[in-house]
Amino acid sequence: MVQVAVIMGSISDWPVMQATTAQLKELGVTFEKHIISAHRMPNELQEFGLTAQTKGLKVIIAGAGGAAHLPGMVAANTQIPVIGVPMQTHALNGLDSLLSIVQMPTGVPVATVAIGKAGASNAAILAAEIVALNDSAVARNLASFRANQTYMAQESEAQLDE
Ligand code: RP5
Repeated sequence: MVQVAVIMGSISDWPVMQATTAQLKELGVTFEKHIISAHRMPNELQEFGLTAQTKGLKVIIAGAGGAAHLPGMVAANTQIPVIGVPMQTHALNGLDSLLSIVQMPTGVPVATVAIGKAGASNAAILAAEIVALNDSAVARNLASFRANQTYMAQESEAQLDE
């Protein structure tokens, strides 16, 4: 059964959301990916949200930019945890996306990560941490990932002399 759904509002979000799918792959989390526009495909959005739980999905990662209503509207239609990734935009540099995603009303949460690629990667790691609560293989992959990250940071000190 697929563990995580990665959805985005537009094909223009894909270069950033590839950081999410790459990180999920590295951590051994199974995923599916879709373009679902909150504004251009409202019926598909509702159908996706209403059927997500019965499909067995554990987490939904939703990337969107500008008037970024996708994560919030998916969260309105499911009780599966939703992680929102704000795209960096040309007009307002992503602050529009961030505020659109993070300022949810009480009762319908969206876990919001940083703007752009850092957020896209962290969304995958956060999703893996949720999946790992009931998946020991993913938990082991996460532990290795963390250990390697620490090792790389420690080793980078040597570059200070270069
Ligand atoms: C949002 O509008 C998408 O998530 C995208 O970030 C933004 C712009 O979409 P395009 O006009 O590039 O398709 O729905």
